[in-house]
Amino acid sequence: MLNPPASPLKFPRLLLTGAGGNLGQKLRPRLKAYCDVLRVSDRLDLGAAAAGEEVHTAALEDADQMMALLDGVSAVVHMGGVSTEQPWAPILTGNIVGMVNLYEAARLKGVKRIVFASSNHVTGFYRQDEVINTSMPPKPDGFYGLSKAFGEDLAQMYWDRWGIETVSIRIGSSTPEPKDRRMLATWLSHDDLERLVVAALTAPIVGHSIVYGMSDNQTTWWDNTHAKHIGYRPQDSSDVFRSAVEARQPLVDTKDPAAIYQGGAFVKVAPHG
Ligand code: 15L
Repeated sequence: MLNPPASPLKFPRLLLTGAGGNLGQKLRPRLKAYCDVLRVSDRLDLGAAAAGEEVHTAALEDADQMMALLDGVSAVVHMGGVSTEQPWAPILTGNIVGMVNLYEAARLKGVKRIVFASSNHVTGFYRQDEVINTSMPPKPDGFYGLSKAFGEDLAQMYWDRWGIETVSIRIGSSTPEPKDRRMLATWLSHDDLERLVVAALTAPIVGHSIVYGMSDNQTTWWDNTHAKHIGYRPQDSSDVFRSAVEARQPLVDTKDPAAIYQGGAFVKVAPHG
């Protein structure tokens, strides 16, 4: 949690979807500093509301529940949906139908800014010896990455047609610390995640912008030049963990697709029915 908060701007009512998920749980206590009321939602029970919170149970695939959820909201941090490679059915429900319901509800309720948790797996089939930028075409590494590419396109369409602004954050690996060699490039500290989400919420004009969610890592595959207007300045780096990571994993198998492609092990998950 950043102290002081990364921005003095306060939203009257901010919605955090997927508040029970991995990163949703991290953001829930952190986002409170940026709003008068934090509305948190998930499909499962989130427990009692903390001070300044409203708790909603809502399933992304339920259009009526999403309409109620977006009512009176100033901006959305959308962390909900499926966040790993899975069979197509839950991905279709959470990340395709769910995105349409979220943006339709935003349009009808007049919500004008969404921060969308996209993923580095939109471009997971670029190689680890390439440095890519946000203007290069997607190369999803599975159904999950494909669904996030759809989410980004949907956000672009809602900007072009309806003037709803989105920052799509292609989140790398947001964990307490990098666990392996790949994460030396993909790591995003939780404090930098907060900085990036807040920058995405508060940048004056974003249209639909795409940014990679990474800390200030020395090894990097991603160039955020086209996202400088968001004003995100990472302040952590995987480098302080480098020697420990390299000691744990001195060699990588350079024939292993997980070591060749940026998506790592995701590129090897078997196709699902
Ligand atoms: C993601 O998109 C996943 O949500 C997360 O679980 C990690 O696997 C991360 O990507 C990653 O690429 O490390």
